[in-house]
Amino acid sequence: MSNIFKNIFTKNKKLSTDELIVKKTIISFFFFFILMGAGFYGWKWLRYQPESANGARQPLRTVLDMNESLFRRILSNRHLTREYSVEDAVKNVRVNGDLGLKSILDTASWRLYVIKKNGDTLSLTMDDIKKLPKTEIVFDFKCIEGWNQITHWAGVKFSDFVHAYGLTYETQMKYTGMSTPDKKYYVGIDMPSIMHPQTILAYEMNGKPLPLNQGYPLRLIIPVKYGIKHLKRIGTIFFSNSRPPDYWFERGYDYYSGL
Ligand SMILES: Nc1nc2c(c(=O)[nH]1)N[C@H]1C(S)=C(S)[C@@H](COP(=O)(O)O)O[C@H]1N2
Ligand SMILES: [Mo]
Repeated sequence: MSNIFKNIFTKNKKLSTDELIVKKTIISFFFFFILMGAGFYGWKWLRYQPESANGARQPLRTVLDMNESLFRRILSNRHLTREYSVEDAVKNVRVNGDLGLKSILDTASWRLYVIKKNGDTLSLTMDDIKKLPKTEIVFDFKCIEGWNQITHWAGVKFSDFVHAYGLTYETQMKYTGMSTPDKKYYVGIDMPSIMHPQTILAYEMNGKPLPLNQGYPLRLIIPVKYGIKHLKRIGTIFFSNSRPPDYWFERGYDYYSGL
C-alpha cells in the first residue's frame, strides 16, 4: 500500500491503471474538501457581512448593482422589446397584485398629479391625457413570479406626455417615481427606461378602458421591466436624482428589475 502512495506521487513515473485510479481518487477528494471548506467559510463570511439598505448582504448587493450598470449599458434606449400582432394578445388577462387598489376610487375627483421641480404640481384629468397622440403596444408581459402573457395596451407614450406638459427639465434628472392615490404601492424607475419609446401611460386594454383591477383610469406599461414596475392606478408622478422609494425594492427585489 505504502508503495502505491510512493509511486503515484513520484514524478514522471509510468503508473498502472489501478495506481492511476487511486491517484485520481485522492486528488478528487482533496479538491472536494477544499471546495467544501471554501463554501462553508464563504457562507459564514457572507452571513457576517453588513446588510445593504434593503436587507440584502452588501457583497450580494454590490454584484447586483454591477449587473445593473452592465445591463444599462447593453440595453440602451434604442433596444426595443419584441412586439406582436393584436390577434396574439390573450383575452383573459391575468390580474395579479392589488396593492394600492383596495381603497375606493372616486373616479370623478381622480387627477394625475405631476410634481414639478419648481414645486408646482400639475393636476390633470383623463381628458388632458387622452388628447395627446395615442399609441398601442402588444408585448409579452413578464412577472418575476414566473408567468408571462401577450397583452394589448393603448395610451400615451411617456416621452410624448412629458414634452407636451413642459417637463423637459424634469427629464434631465435620474429617476421618475410613481405611486397609487393612496400611496400604498409605489415604484421608482430610471430615466432611460421611463423615457423608452415603448413606455406608455396606458388607459386601454384590449381596446376598452382599463378594468378597475387592472389600473383604471391610468397605469404604467413599461415593457423593458418586469411586471412589478407596471404600476396600476397612478396617482402621483415625480422626478428625482436619488432613487425614489420602491415597494418591492424595500422587500429585497432588484431596484432596476429590467428585462
Ligand atoms: N397598484 C398596483 N400596481 C401593480 C401591482 C400592485 O400590487 N398594485 N402589482 C404589480 C405586479 S407584481 C404585476 S405582475 C402587474 C400585474 O398586472 P395585471 O394585474 O394587470 O396582470 O401589476 C403590477 N402593478
Ligand atoms: Mo408581478
